[in-house]
Amino acid sequence: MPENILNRLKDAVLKYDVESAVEAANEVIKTGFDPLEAIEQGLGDGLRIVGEKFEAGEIFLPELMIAAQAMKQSLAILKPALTEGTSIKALGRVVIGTVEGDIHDIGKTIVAAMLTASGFEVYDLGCDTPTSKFVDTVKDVEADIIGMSALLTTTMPKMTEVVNALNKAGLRDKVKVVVGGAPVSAAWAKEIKADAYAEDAIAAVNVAKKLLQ
Ligand code: B1M
Repeated sequence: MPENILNRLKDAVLKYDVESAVEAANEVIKTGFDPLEAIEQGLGDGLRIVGEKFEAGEIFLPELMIAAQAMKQSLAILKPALTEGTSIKALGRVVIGTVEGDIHDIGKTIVAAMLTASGFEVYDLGCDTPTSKFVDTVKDVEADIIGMSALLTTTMPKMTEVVNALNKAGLRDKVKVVVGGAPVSAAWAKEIKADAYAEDAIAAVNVAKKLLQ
């Protein structure tokens, strides 16, 4: 059964079949299957393969967009199950967003949901987030952590811009900076003087907890 549902989620994304993806996601909820496993190993695996096909020139943007829709609509169904049972005791405040110029928000949304589920108070700024919006929100909510996501190599420098803007606003020593996203690495985090890099949503939660100890 678990294999079956994971395959159905993966196949739905691979076949650009939004309806089947939504159907399988509803079944995950109905059967009490682990929503994170469904996202990471079902939908996520499908989307990774679609990404490789796109890179190889085997498929084009319209297919990529439909596959992303299948993932997003299923994610909307699975997300509440990720955050269920969250207690109000906030471990800390996290401002999170995808950097300016970058509209990839699926991974960031998963990270935000996992942080919420783990007891953090999360302010999700969405995607294509201007640097000033990051800085203003960090200031307004007195954030403990700022999380930035980038999926494009061309938008990674926006992370540096945000770090510089935090410095300029006198906020850098008040907030920990965590970065992530497929092209981002620990070496990049070090280069831009971020406090940490997180590879995935689970790592992001562990890193956030560790930084606030
Ligand atoms: Co685009 N795209 N895309 N895309 N897309 C990539 C990123 C790409 C690698 C595809 C490829 O060529 N193989 C490539 C980037 C190449 C590069 O720069 N190196 C690419 C490109 C080129 C583009 C366009 C430029 C295409 C075009 O227009 N010609 C365009 C960019 C538009 C823009 O942003 N300005 C574009 C558009 C799109 C869609 C809109 C169609 C869609 C996004 C829909 C959406 O997000 N709402 C899309 C998609 C779906 C992808 C791929 C296939 C999948 C991304 C994804 O959602 N993965 C992607 C290929 C790939 O990544 N292999 C690709 C699933 C998600 C769960 O994983 O986002 O990695 P991920 O998140 C993970 C971790 O990275 C980590 O945790 C998450 C959960 O495990 N993580 C963090 C992420 N953020 C974190 C933050 C943290 C910590 C961890 O702390 C704060």
